[in-house]
Amino acid sequence: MKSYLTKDIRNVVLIGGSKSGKTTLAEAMLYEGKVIDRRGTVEAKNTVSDNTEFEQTNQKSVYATPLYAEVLNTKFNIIDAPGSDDFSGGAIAAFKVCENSILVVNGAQGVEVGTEIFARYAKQYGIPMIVAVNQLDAEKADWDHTIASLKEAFGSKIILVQFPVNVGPDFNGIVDVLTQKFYKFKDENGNYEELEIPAEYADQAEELRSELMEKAAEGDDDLMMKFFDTMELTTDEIRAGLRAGYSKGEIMPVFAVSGKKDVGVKRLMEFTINVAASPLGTVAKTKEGGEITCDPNAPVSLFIYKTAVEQHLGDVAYFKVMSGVLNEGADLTNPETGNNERLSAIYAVAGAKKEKVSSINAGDIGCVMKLKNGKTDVTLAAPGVDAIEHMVFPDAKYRCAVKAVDKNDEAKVGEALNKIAAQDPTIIVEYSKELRQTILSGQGEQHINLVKWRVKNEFKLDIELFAPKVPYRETITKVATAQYRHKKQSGGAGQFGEVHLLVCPYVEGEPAPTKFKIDGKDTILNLKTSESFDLEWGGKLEFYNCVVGGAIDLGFMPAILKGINDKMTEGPLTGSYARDIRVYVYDGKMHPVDSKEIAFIIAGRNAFKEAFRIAGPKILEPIYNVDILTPNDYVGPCMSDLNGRRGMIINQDMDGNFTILHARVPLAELYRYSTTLSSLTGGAATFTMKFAEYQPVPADVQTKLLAEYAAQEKEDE
Ligand SMILES: Nc1nc2c(ncn2[C@@H]2O[C@H](COP(=O)(O)OP(=O)(O)OP(=O)(O)O)[C@@H](O)[C@H]2O)c(=O)[nH]1
Ligand SMILES: [Mg+2]
Repeated sequence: MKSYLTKDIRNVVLIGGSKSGKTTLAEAMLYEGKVIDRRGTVEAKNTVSDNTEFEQTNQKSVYATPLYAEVLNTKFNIIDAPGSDDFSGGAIAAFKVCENSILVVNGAQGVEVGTEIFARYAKQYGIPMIVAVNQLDAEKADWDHTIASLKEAFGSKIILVQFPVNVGPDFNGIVDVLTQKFYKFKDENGNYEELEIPAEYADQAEELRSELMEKAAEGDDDLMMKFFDTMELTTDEIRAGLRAGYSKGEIMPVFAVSGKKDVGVKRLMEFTINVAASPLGTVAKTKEGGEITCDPNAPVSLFIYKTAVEQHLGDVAYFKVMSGVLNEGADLTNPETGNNERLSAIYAVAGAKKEKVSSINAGDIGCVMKLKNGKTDVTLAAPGVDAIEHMVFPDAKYRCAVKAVDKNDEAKVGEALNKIAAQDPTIIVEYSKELRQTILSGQGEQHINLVKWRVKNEFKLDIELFAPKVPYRETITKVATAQYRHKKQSGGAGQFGEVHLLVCPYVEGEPAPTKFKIDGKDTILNLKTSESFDLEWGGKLEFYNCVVGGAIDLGFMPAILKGINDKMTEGPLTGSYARDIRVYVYDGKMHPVDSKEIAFIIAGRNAFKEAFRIAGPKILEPIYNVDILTPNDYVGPCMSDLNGRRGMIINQDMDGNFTILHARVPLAELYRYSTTLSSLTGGAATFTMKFAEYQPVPADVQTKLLAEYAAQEKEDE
């Protein structure tokens, strides 16, 4: 295979809702690009893109698969992304290496929530979109409805470059307003005749061409001047205007296709090549705030955006050459770790098929096998080149606890999960010391089930998934004092320490109060030293030494603090971590011989424990900001479901057919929420969740938690 010049490369990610036909369209693109001479189908489980067992069994894409085709002497790199939001990590990684996207819309459905979700991601990551209205050969295909839904969702960005003729099972014609041609398809293999536009479509074509011209003129000031002067633009000028508007994300040009019958696919690719940006001159940010320009003459650098373990091949790392020319045998360095890697053989990729190449130019996508440290999100480069900025993925929306079915497999399961997480940055595996559980988080239940499937099938291990514990916190609501004397004088060396302390709630932004009633007397405490700690688990502990008259040596203060810290990880109510507390040590006693560190640790710990117990302790629970994107029809059911989860709706925004509900919901009520939301709305809604703050639990919940904890303690005894 030849090596393509940077200017002759287009990197395009196919995005859109589930089952809009991305994989089928990709198959037609490969056929048009002569990479394959027979098209497979999703049903027959023989597409190039959906080549893993899980994808074939489930007839859906779960990995973003890199592919390529050659058209017009250009290398058309395609990344076929999954349409399910659970697997959005694939599309998001692809945005890092693609300058362009094709938003595939099911012409029998119009805009779906998946269309909206991925269009939002594309916008967020700054990737312009061409729209392919697909499946126009389907019985229920409806062009007018689809265009209306596109205009409703994306407004005046939507501009038609084509319209279809004979929509439905006999779909065989496309009127192209830009080329002013009628493409009449003769078969289901992309062969067509190029004809004059038939008279019956001439008026519609004329009208759309004026709209196209006007829109193109808006993309560029010079064109606008010319358009006002002459009311006419040439086809090349329209193309230039579209290019400008598209690249700024102001125009979404719309095409009519059937991936299944290979109608309009080649024309879509040709337009993309003519209008979409090549990687040449594009700029990637580095971690250090610098820039790497996609220039074949610069020092070589590549970015690994995806890794996988593949049948017969082992570890495969997929990358884009960000600058320079990558030659086989190159020795590169990871700028972040200093590790060296030799890339002895490099490949172009079409799904499972890899073709060895001797060099890859800046801007192109390829892969390499068996790197020593070829992790996702890693830069490899010539000396002196900085690492590319890391990818940013959405926060997890599904969280569960995981354990090995067979206890003896625990270590192996941990290793398997870590390997999967290293490949898929949207999977997070963490052992929580606090909860004593391994927590597995991802984008949804399907995503987590894929992990379970992989552990079983790729690592031959069984895991069990179950509801995770909630990281509750405890705090106090009022002032309390306590004292404790630790005295041990039987046998050997004695121990003696006595601590008197006061606890009071910590309130952010308020100075430490010093006036208290202690033992019925108004007392002013003199803060001799004060220490403030940001707790690892959130919140604060402030510690003041107010001892007068040398009742306790300064040297014992760290021991007292240590004793308090011991109890901070084990609140008196449910054994949860404590937070937001001020502790004043105001008095105590020493013994000339027996006072030692251990005595003050014990005295500090017990005095604090007692003070906490009587200071109106409260359980706090984590509250999340939850934003739900739902079609307007489902707002009612979503709201009543949130009510049942102790959720509070803060406000709502309307966005065309969709509503965004902004709510606050306790984490304890969010287990399997993505699954419930999906079944509540027939898969039409999605959401994001992000930790907001800790809030006291309502009294009835506190009672229930206390009872649960007491029962658990009993069981553990
Ligand atoms: N009639 C018709 N059916 C199509 C067309 N494209 C895809 N399909 C069918 O639609 C279903 C989904 O197709 P896929 O290509 O897997 O869709 P996808 O967008 O890749 O789906 P995900 O990967 O799950 O997001 C399959 O049953 C296809 O046969 C088309 O152009 N016309
Ligand atoms: Mg697919």
